[in-house]
Amino acid sequence: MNTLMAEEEEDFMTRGYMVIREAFSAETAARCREEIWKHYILKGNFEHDYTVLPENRVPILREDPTTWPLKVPIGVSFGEDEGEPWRDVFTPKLKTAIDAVCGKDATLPFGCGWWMITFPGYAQGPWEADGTWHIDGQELQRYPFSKEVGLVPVMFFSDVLPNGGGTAVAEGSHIAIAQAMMESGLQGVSNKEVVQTVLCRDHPPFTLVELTGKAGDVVLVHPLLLHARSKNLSPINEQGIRFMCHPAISLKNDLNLQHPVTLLERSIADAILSMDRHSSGEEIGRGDEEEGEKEATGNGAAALALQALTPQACVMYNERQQALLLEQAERQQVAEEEGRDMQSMLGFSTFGSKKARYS
Ligand SMILES: O=C(O)CCC(=O)C(=O)O
Repeated sequence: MNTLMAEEEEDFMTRGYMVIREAFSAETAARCREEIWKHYILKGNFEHDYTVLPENRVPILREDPTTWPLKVPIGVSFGEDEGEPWRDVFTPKLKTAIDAVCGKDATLPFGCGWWMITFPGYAQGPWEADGTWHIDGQELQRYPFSKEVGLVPVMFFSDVLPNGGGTAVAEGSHIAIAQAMMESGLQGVSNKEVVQTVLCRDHPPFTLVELTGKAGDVVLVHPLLLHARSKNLSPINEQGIRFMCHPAISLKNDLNLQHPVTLLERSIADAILSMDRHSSGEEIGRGDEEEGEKEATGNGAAALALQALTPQACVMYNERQQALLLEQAERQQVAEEEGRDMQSMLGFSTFGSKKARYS
């Protein structure tokens, strides 16, 4: 059953995100914030090395902004089975919206994880992205049908006003990323490479948008949408501290782009097919029809390439993906045994098991 409104579907297809207001209650968000304060921020229970702390001013005191750091990353995930208050985040409203994008029961369980708490008092205006533009996922080969990251719910645990450090998104960039991934076909492409390809291309500049909202709102972000942390320019008080988390939701199965059914599948298949509409000489509708009106040829290069993504081909390449994962784990083990720094070996840093860390 489709529970989304046409406008929400359209937002997801064209902008690459849809906003679910009051996905969980503001009161639940407040209780979760207290947990984070009590067990993590005040205890210094986070990744110190990755956090800019004012010199000689630890520990962090809640009532004393001069002790606040720029940001606190917390690499812990709180699932539905975590008990109060976390289980109240996973409301039927939120689950229904996720199902409406990815398909009923198509997702693996996820938790409220990959926290980045950002504090006011550091950034100078104007507002802009402050972290690295990226898409989520491990630094492995990615394919347009990849199941590793199916959706990125950006979860608001505090009110985030304009300029308050809401995640920056490049509207519509999921289309360019899907197309660039498709160009690599069954060879796959790394996250880093596909992002660089798109950012270096002469695209019409993407519109940058700051995701703002109230505690309890969730923005369902397309897995291929470019996003980044942004400057928190809020006034220096507790309300200006941004509590957001960005888990990645994995899918049980690869996407079926040959016969797209779900909104997620349709958004990626459409992005790929639009390559045919926009490729030179294949635009239909020049002349009599309104300017800019185009039509898919249905048998262009992109359509044919899409048809090559058979379930068998996907299985084959997933096996290669598993082999890469294994290889990476083995390299990590060797590096650990030799006491070497894995970050310098891989050229990126790991953050939990699912997401590369970018901020
Ligand atoms: O902190 C943010 O707003 C962005 C975080 C992010 O991009 C991520 O966790 O993938």
